[in-house]
Amino acid sequence: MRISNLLACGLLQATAALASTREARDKKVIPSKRPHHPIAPHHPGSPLPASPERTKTCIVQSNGNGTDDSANILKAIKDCNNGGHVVFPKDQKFTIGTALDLTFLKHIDLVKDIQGTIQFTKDTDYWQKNAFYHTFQNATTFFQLGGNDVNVYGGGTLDGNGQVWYDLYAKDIYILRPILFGAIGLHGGRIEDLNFRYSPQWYTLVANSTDVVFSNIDIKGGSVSKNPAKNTDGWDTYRSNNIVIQNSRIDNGDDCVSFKPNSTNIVVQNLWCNGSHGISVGSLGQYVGEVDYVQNIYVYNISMSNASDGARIKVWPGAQSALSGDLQGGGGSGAVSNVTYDTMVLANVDYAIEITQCYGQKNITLCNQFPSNLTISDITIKSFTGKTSSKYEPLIGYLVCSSPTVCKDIRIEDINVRSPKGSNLYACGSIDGIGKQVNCTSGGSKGGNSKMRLV
Ligand SMILES: *[C@@H]1O[C@H](CO)[C@@H](O)[C@H](O)[C@H]1NC(C)=O
Ligand SMILES: *[C@@H]1O[C@H](CO)[C@@H](O)[C@H](O)[C@H]1NC(C)=O
Ligand SMILES: *[C@@H]1O[C@H](CO)[C@@H](O)[C@H](O)[C@H]1NC(C)=O
Ligand SMILES: *[C@@H]1O[C@H](CO)[C@@H](O)[C@H](O)[C@H]1NC(C)=O
Ligand SMILES: *[C@@H]1O[C@H](CO)[C@@H](O)[C@H](O)[C@H]1NC(C)=O
Ligand SMILES: *[C@@H]1O[C@H](CO)[C@@H](O)[C@H](O)[C@H]1NC(C)=O
Ligand SMILES: *[C@@H]1O[C@H](CO)[C@@H](O)[C@H](O)[C@H]1NC(C)=O
Ligand SMILES: *[C@@H]1O[C@H](CO)[C@@H](O)[C@H](O)[C@H]1NC(C)=O
Ligand SMILES: *[C@@H]1O[C@H](CO)[C@@H](O)[C@H](O)[C@H]1NC(C)=O
Ligand SMILES: *[C@@H]1O[C@H](CO)[C@@H](O)[C@H](O)[C@H]1NC(C)=O
Ligand SMILES: CC(=O)N[C@H]1CO[C@H](CO)[C@@H](O)[C@@H]1O
Repeated sequence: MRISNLLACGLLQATAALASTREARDKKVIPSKRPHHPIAPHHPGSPLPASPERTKTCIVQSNGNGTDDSANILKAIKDCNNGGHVVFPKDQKFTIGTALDLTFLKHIDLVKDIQGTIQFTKDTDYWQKNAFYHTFQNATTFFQLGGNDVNVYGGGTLDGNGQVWYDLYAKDIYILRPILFGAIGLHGGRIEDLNFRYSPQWYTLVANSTDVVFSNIDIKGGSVSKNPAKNTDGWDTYRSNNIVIQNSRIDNGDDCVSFKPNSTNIVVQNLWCNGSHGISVGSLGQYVGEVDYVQNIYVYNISMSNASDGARIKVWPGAQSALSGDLQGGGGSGAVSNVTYDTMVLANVDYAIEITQCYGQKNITLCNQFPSNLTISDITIKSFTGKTSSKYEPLIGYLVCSSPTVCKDIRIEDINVRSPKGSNLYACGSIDGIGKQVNCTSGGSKGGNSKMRLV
């Protein structure tokens, strides 16, 4: 950060209260109103903590020439923490070239007004050294936003400048690509009315967080080179409780939403997902000695097109295996329970439903020999309509556990889905009574292993 920037920034902030009052009076910069989309129709259970109205305003000015605006942003946030709004004025473009640790936030609104963009720099060397490292699946984030009672909204765009990362990853799968939005240790927050574009990796990681709502988020991005934008999950939740993801459009190339270890009391509703790997539980049980829970999940009203899966539960078996150089696992324990998928409309989806407890293990005999230490129970999947793709014709689903003793109470009801040729068969294995609920075909491993891929 240049000294002149710091000075400019200091000056700006010294007069911040004054400037903001003046500007507010001049009606030049009026923060967008909090949207407050209701949590509906389903609710995860616990009410969200109250979020008092903010009483001051700090306006961040962009340098306007593509240089790093981080110091200006950090200063405005510090000045307006504990009861203020930080406004990124509309039509301004901001550049972030510094990993910002924003885990100290309290009672603050960050407002990125319409038609403005916050873009992360292309400096892949810097970000690989400085992005926040979260251990779990080697995840890193451009920033970490945490604390208590934080709202982010306004209609603006966060742009991860993903293309350089897609191209770099094609050369070296071991590089660590940052996640666009890191909600890390966030307790009480609403992230609403924003566009997320070109994330290098997953779009959103919600970790160590409670009472957080994402509403009206538009996710889009992709590669223009021959190198695909890989692992671009919409959301991954991890060690988090009482979370809502709703009313959003996701056009991506990996899980639309994924519930990673210790995701509990989560509602996902009213999503349009295109090009994804479905709404996924897992993968779980990847690490020996770790205990993973995914419990009390309600997924409602999803439109799923051009995807590999609709509803998906992926659990590693008891024996360890390596799926690829940067993905191996198996042998972990825990439980998936009380998960409901209710109402999904499918178009061109490879499997309407996929449950596997042999994730990462190509040899089903071996999987059955070493059943998963992570149980699956109390699962309801209901009211699905639409058509699959022809990829696994005549199969429309894959329901293969590692042993009936670790996989029970799976209810599949009211599934009006057909393959392009009109079939409604499932590959089934090691789930008691599943043949009474769906039309199973023998050869329970057919198709199931040709689609192993990164989580
Ligand atoms: C960019 O703009 C800032 C703030 O106006 C200024 O201090 C800085 O010198 C400019 N840098 C370049 C490279 O133009
Ligand atoms: C979450 O909290 C745990 C325990 O305090 C800590 O070890 C971990 O680094 C935190 N972050 C993530 C992403 O899990
Ligand atoms: C991180 O990546 C390295 C190299 O790909 C891999 O060996 C390791 O298992 C990964 N760690 C986690 C926690 O996934
Ligand atoms: C289902 O979600 C769509 C958005 O994908 C929304 O337009 C529609 O109103 C929702 N329907 C119900 C019954 O909530
Ligand atoms: C949906 O995804 C497909 C690729 O899977 C893409 O060709 C299409 O443009 C996407 N549709 C929309 C409306 O974004
Ligand atoms: C999940 O929660 C359980 C129970 O609180 C805990 O024992 C376990 O270590 C947690 N696992 C992870 C991956 O955080
Ligand atoms: C199961 O999850 C639903 C939300 O999906 C919740 O309302 C219900 O209380 C949970 N049941 C139990 C026994 O925890
Ligand atoms: C699915 O992808 C095709 C192109 O592959 C596209 O024409 C179609 O619009 C997509 N469906 C939706 C709902 O976006
Ligand atoms: C699968 O595992 C079984 C049991 O360990 C073993 O006998 C068989 O050779 C394995 N098959 C392949 C193709 O590796
Ligand atoms: C099995 O397929 C037949 C023929 O399409 C259909 O009548 C029946 O309802 C199916 N059973 C289930 C449980 O879906
Ligand atoms: C920790 C644990 O319970 N490990 C068990 C996982 O499952 C395999 C076989 O299914 C057992 O051999 C392990 O002891």
